[in-house]
Amino acid sequence: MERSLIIVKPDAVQRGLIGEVLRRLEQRGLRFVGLKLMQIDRKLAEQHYAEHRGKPFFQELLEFITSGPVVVGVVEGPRAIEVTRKTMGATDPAKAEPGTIRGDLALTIGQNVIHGSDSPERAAYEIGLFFRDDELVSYERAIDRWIMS
Ligand code: 3AN
Repeated sequence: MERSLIIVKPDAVQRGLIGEVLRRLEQRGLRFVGLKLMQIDRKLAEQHYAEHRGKPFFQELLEFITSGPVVVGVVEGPRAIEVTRKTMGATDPAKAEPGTIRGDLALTIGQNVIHGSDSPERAAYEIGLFFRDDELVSYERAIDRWIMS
């Protein structure tokens, strides 16, 4: 069982797509074990995107992710990191397949609707940045035996 951090980015919140994005992950079968609406401040944004420091789009990225409220969540399931990223589609929405979140809902790389962790190490780091342990809930749904057994 794996966990991944997801962020419904400011563009998606402004466009009224919170439900649509969460629905796609939920209908895939993933289980939400953490979820909250928040405004990311500069310090948290820098920590989250530390690997992109020095890249030409770094400042733009920080400004965008702090520009309005986001919804952050933790999803859980077998191979949750890979499954989430496949459901999101390619980073550049122009290259994302139809049927994926970005392929259906986004046009540009700078406003690409959703973030998802890209490795188990990143997932652990990102979940730790956004959630305290007591904000995550371990539970099983009755339906899980038909989805992830
Ligand atoms: P992903 O979000 O698919 O994991 P990363 O981690 O490579 O993609 O990039 C993080 C974020 O940085 C992307 N979601 C995107 O918004 C932004 N980004 C990546 N590459 C570029 C780029 N060439 N120009 C502008 N923004 C970029």
